[in-house]
Amino acid sequence: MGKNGHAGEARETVIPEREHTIRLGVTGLSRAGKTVFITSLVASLKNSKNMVELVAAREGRLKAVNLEPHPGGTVPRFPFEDHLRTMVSQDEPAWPPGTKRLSKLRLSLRIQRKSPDWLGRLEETVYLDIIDFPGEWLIDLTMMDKNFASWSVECLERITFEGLDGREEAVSYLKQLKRINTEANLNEEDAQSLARSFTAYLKALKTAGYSRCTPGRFLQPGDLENAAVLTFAPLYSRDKAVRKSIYKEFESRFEEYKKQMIQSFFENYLSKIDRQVVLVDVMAAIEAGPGPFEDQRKAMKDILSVFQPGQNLWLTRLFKGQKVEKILFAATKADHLHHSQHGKLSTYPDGVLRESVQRANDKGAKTRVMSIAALRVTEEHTHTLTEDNVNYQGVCGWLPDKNGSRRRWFAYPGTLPDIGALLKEARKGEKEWRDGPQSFPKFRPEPRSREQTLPHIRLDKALEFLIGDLL
Ligand SMILES: Nc1nc2c(ncn2[C@@H]2O[C@H](COP(=O)(O)OP(=O)(O)OP(=O)(O)O)[C@@H](O)[C@H]2O)c(=O)[nH]1
Ligand SMILES: [Mg+2]
Repeated sequence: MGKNGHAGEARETVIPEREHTIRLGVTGLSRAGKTVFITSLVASLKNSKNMVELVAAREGRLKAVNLEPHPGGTVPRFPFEDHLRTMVSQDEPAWPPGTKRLSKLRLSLRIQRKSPDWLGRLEETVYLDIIDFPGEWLIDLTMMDKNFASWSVECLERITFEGLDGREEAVSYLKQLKRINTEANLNEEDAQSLARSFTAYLKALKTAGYSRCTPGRFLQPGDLENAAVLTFAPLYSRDKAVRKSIYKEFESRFEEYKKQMIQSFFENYLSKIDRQVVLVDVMAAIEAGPGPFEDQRKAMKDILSVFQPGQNLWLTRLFKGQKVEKILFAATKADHLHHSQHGKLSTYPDGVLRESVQRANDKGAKTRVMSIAALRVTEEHTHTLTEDNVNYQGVCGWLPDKNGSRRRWFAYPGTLPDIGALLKEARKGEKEWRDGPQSFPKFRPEPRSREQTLPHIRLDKALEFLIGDLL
């Protein structure tokens, strides 16, 4: 068509290209592997040679993949390039740092369709929207159903009875509670002191491998360090508390926290998801022992019930009939283990989250369970002890030695224990695993150039399940 579209000339109709947006929720507790998963996913889509299980990539229909500016740009962009540079380098590759604040990512995938649609269009752009956030925040969703009194009772029972085996931080918080009159008028110094001491307890809880550490923003405050909304702590119920007492003030800060932090996070980001991947670091929980293992199970169960509303009024209102279509439950870091153990690892999310998987199925969501490694940093190796004529099937990877330099190590984590037996032991409240402690070395990424494709385990299969039908 001429520039001004002169009368009499044939007009070429420009058919707008088809566009589609998928909101992919990458969910998981702190250290589950969300940031590595997202970084590796983007890098592997951009250079998709080893994504053979992703059908569109295998068939050469993934024409271009670009990072796009996010619409409504008030939220920071996911620092993909920084994370990739950290993970993939020739000299000192490392894992990306823990996430401190929320960031967003919009990826455009230019797809060639197998056949033209009814308007004759062969190409399509699919946008993939993803957010990354500190895993500590996720556990806060379980606070929404509680008021200050019930949350306090739960926390204090835990400090008193579990108390991390009487560890200093737990004892110290209980001592503070005895010292401070929480019915009297608020004194901000006392309030700060209580919140600090409770935060120290939460940090100790997290270091010991526990998952249910609420409020999560006390551990990862983002931009809100020392804000009043993050200055409260669980208190014994006080009927005689005066209007301006610490108790009343903490009660109102607790409600404010729910509204400003949790509800807005959920409403703005988590409730608008079409597809979801739930990442679980099962091995870290096994390594931490029966207490943290059971704690992780309870945490995941509570969190996942939030994504499947029904019992809860605020959620049912919020979702307004919207539904997550597909949920993938993935045990991460499968490269810690020889592939002969992967089948067993894949059963962990199923065993640990059976009720949640079942509930998601009942609600009509398609679910799948698998074990993956978003970035594979080990190679399989069989070590033979000639005198015993025994083969040990393990993995080799890079670890720092005593002097801080890197060396390649062989690890044989043994065979994974049976999930049912572990669940039983954990539910009984055993302090140690009957077969002794389990450990999995924390291998580091190995040096490689930016041009190389990233090795992974089943990342392509995971993506095919999550978004393959839309590509
Ligand atoms: N071997 C191996 N380790 C992994 C993999 N993915 C994650 N990790 C390990 O798990 C750690 C945590 O991964 P992240 O992706 O930062 O976890 P996250 O869920 O983003 O954690 P938060 O930001 O704290 O919520 C990394 O530092 C690695 O040590 C993987 O595919 N293989
Ligand atoms: Mg992260």
